[in-house]
Amino acid sequence: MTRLTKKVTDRLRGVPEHDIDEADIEVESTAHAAAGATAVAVAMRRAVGQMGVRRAASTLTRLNQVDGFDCQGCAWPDPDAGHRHVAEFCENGAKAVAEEATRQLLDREFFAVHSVQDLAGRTEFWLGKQGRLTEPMVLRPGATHYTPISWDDAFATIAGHLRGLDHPDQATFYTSGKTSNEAAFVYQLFARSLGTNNLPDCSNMCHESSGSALVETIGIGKGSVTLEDIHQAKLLLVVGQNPGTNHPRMLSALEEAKSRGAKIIAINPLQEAGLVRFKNPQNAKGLTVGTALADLHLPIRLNGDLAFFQAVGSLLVEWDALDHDFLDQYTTGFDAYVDHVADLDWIKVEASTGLTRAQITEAARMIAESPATITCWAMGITQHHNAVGTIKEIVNVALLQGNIGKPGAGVCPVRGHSNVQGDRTMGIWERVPDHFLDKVRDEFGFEPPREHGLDTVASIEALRDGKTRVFFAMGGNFVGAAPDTEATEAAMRNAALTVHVSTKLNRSHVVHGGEALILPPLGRSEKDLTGGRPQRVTVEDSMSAVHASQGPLDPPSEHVRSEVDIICSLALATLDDSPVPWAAFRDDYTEIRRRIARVVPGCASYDEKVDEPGGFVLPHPPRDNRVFDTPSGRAVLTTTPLEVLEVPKGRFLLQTMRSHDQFNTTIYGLDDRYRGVSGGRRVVFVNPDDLRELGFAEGDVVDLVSEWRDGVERTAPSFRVVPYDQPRGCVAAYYPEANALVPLGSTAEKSNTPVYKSVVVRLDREGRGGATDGGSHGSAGQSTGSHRVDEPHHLS
Ligand SMILES: Nc1nc2c(c(=O)[nH]1)N[C@H]1C(S)=C(S)[C@@H](COP(=O)(O)OP(=O)(O)OC[C@H]3O[C@@H](n4cnc5c(=O)[nH]c(N)nc54)[C@H](O)[C@@H]3O)O[C@H]1N2
Ligand SMILES: Nc1nc2c(c(=O)[nH]1)N[C@H]1C(S)=C(S)[C@@H](COP(=O)(O)OP(=O)(O)OC[C@H]3O[C@@H](n4cnc5c(=O)[nH]c(N)nc54)[C@H](O)[C@@H]3O)O[C@H]1N2
Ligand code: SF4
Ligand SMILES: [Mo]
Repeated sequence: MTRLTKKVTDRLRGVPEHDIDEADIEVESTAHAAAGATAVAVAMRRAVGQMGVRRAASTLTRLNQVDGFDCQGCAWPDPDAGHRHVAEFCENGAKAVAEEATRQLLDREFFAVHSVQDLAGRTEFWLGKQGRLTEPMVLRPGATHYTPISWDDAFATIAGHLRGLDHPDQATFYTSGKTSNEAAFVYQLFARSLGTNNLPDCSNMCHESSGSALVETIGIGKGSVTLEDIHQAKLLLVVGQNPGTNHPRMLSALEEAKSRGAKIIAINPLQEAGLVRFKNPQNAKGLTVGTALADLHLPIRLNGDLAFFQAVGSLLVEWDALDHDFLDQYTTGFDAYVDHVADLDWIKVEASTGLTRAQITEAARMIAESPATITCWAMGITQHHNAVGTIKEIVNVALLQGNIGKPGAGVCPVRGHSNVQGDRTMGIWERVPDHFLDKVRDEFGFEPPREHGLDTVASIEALRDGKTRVFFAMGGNFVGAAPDTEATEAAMRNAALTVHVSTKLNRSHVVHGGEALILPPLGRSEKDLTGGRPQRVTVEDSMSAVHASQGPLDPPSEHVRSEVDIICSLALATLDDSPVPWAAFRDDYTEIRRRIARVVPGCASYDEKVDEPGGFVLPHPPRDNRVFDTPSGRAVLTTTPLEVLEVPKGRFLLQTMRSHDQFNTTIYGLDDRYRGVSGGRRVVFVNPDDLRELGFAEGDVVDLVSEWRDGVERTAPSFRVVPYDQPRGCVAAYYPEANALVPLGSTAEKSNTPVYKSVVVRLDREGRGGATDGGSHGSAGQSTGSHRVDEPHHLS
């Protein structure tokens, strides 16, 4: 263990001072197993610490139970009703609940003491730990402090701004993925009643690439597997995903599959502990030895996955390891695909993946021999320039072997936020298809706007350019989560009004528009008595299962309101003569579900079906019947050119990722236990040989500087270097500390998702301001393919 003694103080450019915490960081060796007794202990410590013993007990026993509430963490599905454990949650689920159900409250006195300027100097960690927001607050133009405001005055203020716009498209309505289906449905209805499709959401930064690729190739933008398929699979590829931290209960499903004879391949630049060995706290073996999960780990170079899957596909064709019946009956594009992969350039493949031909061939053999394969992926795939192309290659490989629409097989984008998929189903989408809008028109009798709206990146640009005047957020932390922190903050400050419906304080409240409002909602763990009756809500998980959720706890104050209440009340204050029955919706959410049943595809008899224990699964034509809703009526094999992401000498590819102790921008604590880092977050993980070549030693402090073709140098100062096993030329740092480095214009083709996982950076000795001397990065840095758009402008 090493400890850095140097304290860093002032030399910071716009970074909250308290964020510079690398002085206290401790680094130990990495863990070789996930979960186990430590996870249980940490979960209990955090839950009891924030909620107290009784509250923790009454909450956790209702978490993910049929008559309880849905976990606020990730979107991993629950087992079928009747197959659930008494403790059906993971360490990070317990942390998510504790963060919401904390007894720490934040009231008007807090805002009287802390000016906005003061709060702007605090970290996300500090802001989040101040407790639950308990009453509406306003920051009047020119004011230094937030002050209390009544709900009615808050709605009147927002209505005044909205009514004063020249056009409804000057407002934008962001959604984070925790919002219930009921709230999401009325929220999109409000935006469209107003006359805009400006409904950006966190999906734009998350699985948008998956949606784009899957709609084009299989006709529906959702994954094609159920939890039972995972259990039945014979081979599972876990690609660009760290389930031990971000979807911990997925490890139980992988363990179950292994117990039935499945093999697992992990494809990831990092060897994540959760994929090495899982110690399932639910059984005795788990608490002792655990189960080894990955049979093969391929330490792929960042951004190498397109080349990997294309190479696998070419080998499957070469070996004739194909499902010809499936290809003939259900697909189009096979001949063109075969021609394309016949020309595969293995030199480019090895340069792009950083893997040898032998390693790729070994994986391809396992794939060829498997009768039922599932490929799971997350942000390591979706947040690249060529993400859509990569996912299309994943689909190609699945189609070649007929691995769609059969038990134990399929494609599985593993969603992030607990209801991000449901929000999309309910119409939170700036490009929702016309057939959805037709249904809205027929049901409610008004003509919704047809022009596509702004997504997340386009919203930032519109704010920057003065085209968007009102920014409204249903949850989330837009400023903290978006790329290019400086540009995003400047854009937000350009708005006339910023409104956040938020449970907890975050950076988006302190980087604000001319006028700003914070509106506190009920959390999912709390009783909802809107309209004087117990209300429940519904959510959809990553595998299209929809079910009800009802919280057991008393709300943090009498002043918080449900998200449905907030939207319906705002609609009543804003819209004259609206044909939508907002007041009836607010009084009884059953009324909303009746409309969902008539408007949203696959939701007939919605309110009745969610009554069934465990809910119901939405239709998925490829999964259910091998029906593909594409223009040809067939699944589409596609061809994508293989390009190598070139990195100039002395530069690195940076990925920004999550620690084990955060949920996105909500920082639970400062321990990334599995990676051996504790006490701080400003670290950059670097290959030990690269460090040596750079002349840096463990514990040195560097500034990260990103270089992009727009010629702007973006700096994130003061990161402590940590030697860490990964392909040469690749480095990693945490989100959101490193978001400043991601250029706003650097987005994925087609999906417009920010390129959070392959940013070209250099490591400058702290405060030196000059470039590192060029060293070569071994095979990873010396690729032979063509130059790509990420090519930086500033080379020395
Ligand atoms: N506890 C907790 N749970 C969460 C979240 C959280 O913050 N905390 N966030 C939720 C959300 S919104 C989401 S979207 C998910 C995110 O879940 P993940 O996608 O697992 O999250 P990341 O930390 O971004 O991890 C990306 C993983 O991909 C790998 N990777 C990066 N680049 C590449 C690449 O080019 N190729 C390959 N093959 N691998 C790569 C990284 O090494 C890392 O293991 O988790 C959800 N669940
Ligand atoms: N560099 C980098 N940036 C990334 C990513 C990355 O991998 N790297 N990942 C991206 C991804 S995948 C995503 S999904 C986005 C996430 O972006 P967001 O969803 O916008 O961010 P979160 O941090 O999840 O939002 C946390 C806030 O949500 C509010 N909140 C929590 N629960 C509730 C609730 O029940 N109701 C309401 N109304 N508010 C609530 C709290 O105020 C809390 O502070 O970030 C993206 N940004
Ligand atoms: S796996 Fe995800 S949904 Fe399940 S308990 Fe853990 S955080 Fe919650
Ligand atoms: Mo996400």
